[in-house]
Amino acid sequence: MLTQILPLRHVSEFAADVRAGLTKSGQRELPSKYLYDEVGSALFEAICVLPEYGLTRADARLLQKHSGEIVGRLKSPVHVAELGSGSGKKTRWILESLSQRQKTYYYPIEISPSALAASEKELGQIDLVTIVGYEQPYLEGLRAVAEERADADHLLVLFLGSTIGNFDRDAGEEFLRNVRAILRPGDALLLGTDLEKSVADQLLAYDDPAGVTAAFNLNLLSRINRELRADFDLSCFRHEARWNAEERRIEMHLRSTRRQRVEIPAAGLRVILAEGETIWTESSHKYRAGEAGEMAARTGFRCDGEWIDQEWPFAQNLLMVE
Ligand code: AVI
Repeated sequence: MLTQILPLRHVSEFAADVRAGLTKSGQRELPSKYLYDEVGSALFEAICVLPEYGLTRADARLLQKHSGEIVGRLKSPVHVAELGSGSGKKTRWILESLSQRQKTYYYPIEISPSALAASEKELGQIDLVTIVGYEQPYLEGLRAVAEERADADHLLVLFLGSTIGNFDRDAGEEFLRNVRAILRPGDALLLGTDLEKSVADQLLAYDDPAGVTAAFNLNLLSRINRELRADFDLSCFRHEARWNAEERRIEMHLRSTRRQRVEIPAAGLRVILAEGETIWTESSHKYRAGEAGEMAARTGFRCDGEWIDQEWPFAQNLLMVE
């Protein structure tokens, strides 16, 4: 386990993050947000339709079944801001329910311009819905949406797909607190949380037999090769999904199958990985029924309702600002 940091005048944010993560003492890591380049995003879309990964279908089923009731609990007029433009398919149920009672604005907030364009294409045809995309990080975009709205308008913020689970628990609550600080009484947050299930099912969801999740994870090394001129040999890494029972999360790692040296010129880095050493690339925290309500109470919301899918334990939680 040896690392050499070479002098470098200017590095991109990606290069700086790769450098910081791979030179960490103890467990090396790479931030999960970098899994989503164009290839990674396409692989994630494929994960969402895998039979072993029931999360996305459960999320969509709940919205299909309960959108009418969820929307019925909101104050009028209400417009929708979504953190991550997500799959338009899920959002459609909410927008269709809302557009039956009022003209609705939909603000997808997303740093990827292609994802924004895709959601505009998917949702652009719903009557009485106007889409205004914000190409910004979540909190910046939400702040802009909240500041620009009329005094009488309320906001429903969507944070679906259990993306909250990719934050560490403390950071997730801090994020909810920040969202709350941008909102005002009468606004709401619809938060999706994936619930704990059997360890075997959870491991299969993150290590599918077709190897799609493995490709998604390994693509992070390909991305570093492409963008930072690195020479990771992907055949010497193996995807690994682990259940961390104490933290109640799935962790994705990339295990080096032999001692190897990797050069990452654009990050000014030469790394020697030991045989069996891993790079930690993502955490997906899992929750218990009722847990989102507890998080809500700690972060300034009140949980008004929780809907749970029976086929794949997953919850939609409607958190109100009072
Ligand atoms: C986006 N996020 C909620 C997914 C998850 O389940 O944590 C990302 C993912 N990673 C591997 N499979 C799916």
